Amino acid sequence: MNIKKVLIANRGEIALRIMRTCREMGIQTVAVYSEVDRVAPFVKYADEAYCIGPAPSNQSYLVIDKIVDVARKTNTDAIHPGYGFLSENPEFARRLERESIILIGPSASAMEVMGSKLAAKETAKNQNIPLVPGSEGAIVDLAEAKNVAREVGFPLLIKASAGGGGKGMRIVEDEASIDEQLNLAMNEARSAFGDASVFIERYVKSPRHIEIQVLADKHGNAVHLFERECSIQRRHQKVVEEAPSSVLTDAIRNEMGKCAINLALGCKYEGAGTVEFLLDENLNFYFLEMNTRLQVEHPVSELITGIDLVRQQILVAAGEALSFKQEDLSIQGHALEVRVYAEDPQNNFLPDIGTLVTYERPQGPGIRVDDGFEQGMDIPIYYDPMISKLITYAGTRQEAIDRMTRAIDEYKITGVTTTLPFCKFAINHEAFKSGKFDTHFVQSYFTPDVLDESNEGDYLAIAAFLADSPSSNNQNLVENSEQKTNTWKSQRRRY
Ligand code: MV4
Repeated sequence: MNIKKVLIANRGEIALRIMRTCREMGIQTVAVYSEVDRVAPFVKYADEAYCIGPAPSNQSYLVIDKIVDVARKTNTDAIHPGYGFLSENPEFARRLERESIILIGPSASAMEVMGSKLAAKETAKNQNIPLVPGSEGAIVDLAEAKNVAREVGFPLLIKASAGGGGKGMRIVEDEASIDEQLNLAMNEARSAFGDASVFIERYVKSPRHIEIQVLADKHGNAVHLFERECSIQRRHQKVVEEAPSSVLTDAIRNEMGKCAINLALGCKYEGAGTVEFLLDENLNFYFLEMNTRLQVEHPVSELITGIDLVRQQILVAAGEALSFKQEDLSIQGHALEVRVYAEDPQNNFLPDIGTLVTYERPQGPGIRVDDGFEQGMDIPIYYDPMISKLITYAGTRQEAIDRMTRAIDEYKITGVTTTLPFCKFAINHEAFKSGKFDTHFVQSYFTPDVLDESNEGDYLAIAAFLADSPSSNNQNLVENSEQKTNTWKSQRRRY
């Protein structure tokens, strides 16, 4: 099967990212866009572009009929859904199967199995993949919940089967509150997802979030592209992602990789997917869920393996067998990604949408910026306020951190407040640098005032250096340090 034209059913940085690989492969691209995205770089980059409606995504990027209409009209062979929007929607996958349009992604049935956390756990159990101790299947009543609680102990977690990514989770501290929490969880699940099924797991207190990138073809071959660690999150929003993880040994990495491959084979997975695990303090790992899409943080895996994941997705969708085996893959160097948001870290991360008055990207060795904006553009209120993904690659973790620090300092954004100072704080924190951190990092160490202190920290470090240095360039250094401080301040100002 030959893919000559791909429609990208997405927007922003990921639409552009996908189109770039298509162009390298000699594949024509079709953009679909909402009214507010008319001037976006991904629309200009595409070979053809069609407006599919007003800004709200339920009137544009989420409307299956409109996207299929454009695909038919343009003789599109395949659709890449990116992440978010329709990317994990089995109804969309089924529709494309009926229309004989290739979905660059897994089958509708693989999406369905992994979309149900209970079905996903069942599949994992059948493959002997470790699970957090807890209920087998859905909890039907209070008596059963109490029985499970006696086995797993407190605190425990009630999770919604149709949830995921932290949605529909409740911690239960003691037996006295099970009744109330179970009712709340089931009602919440019913109203949020239309499915009241919940299950119970032992609460892992200080976990790290490790995920394995997998790639599977239509011929029964599957490989893993090692792990990404995404423990530094804020309210289930990832802040820093890296590959490889600073805690995994080769032995654990191989074990997790094998489990991830077996899960992919167990649901007849096709394409790129991600298997999420929790890692506890004793380095035991437990399957959490599988994401059946290309993830935001895929670039760090691309950098350490040298593999273009979008190219592989397209080749697999076209029916080709994977051209490499597990033993052909190895980890080279270290990659870090931070997500730069138009949010104010000193004001509870309130979105700060507006115009990108200045927008100058960092450049130079080992830096990749995946973004979808240009200077002068407005950041629309209708979508996720991510401005860019800033990715650095170097031979070692420390070099990748130093490179990221330089890249953050080179980034010049005015007009909107960004999370760049927050990213700099995170990657330069002792806990991050030493590798001794868990999913509670932000809650444990971040308060808005640390951003003031880190400015002062810069200033004091330079002052200390000056005190010891007889250099004649002192005056320049002082000016530069003040300029730098002013840049930080201006980034925080609203225009
Ligand atoms: C857990 C957990 C502790 N114990 N499950 C959050 C997102 C969803 N994928 C699963 N999540 C968690 N499940 C057990 N049994 C802690 C979390 C969790 C978390 C996991 C990964 C990254 C960040 C997190 C932040 C809070 C809670």
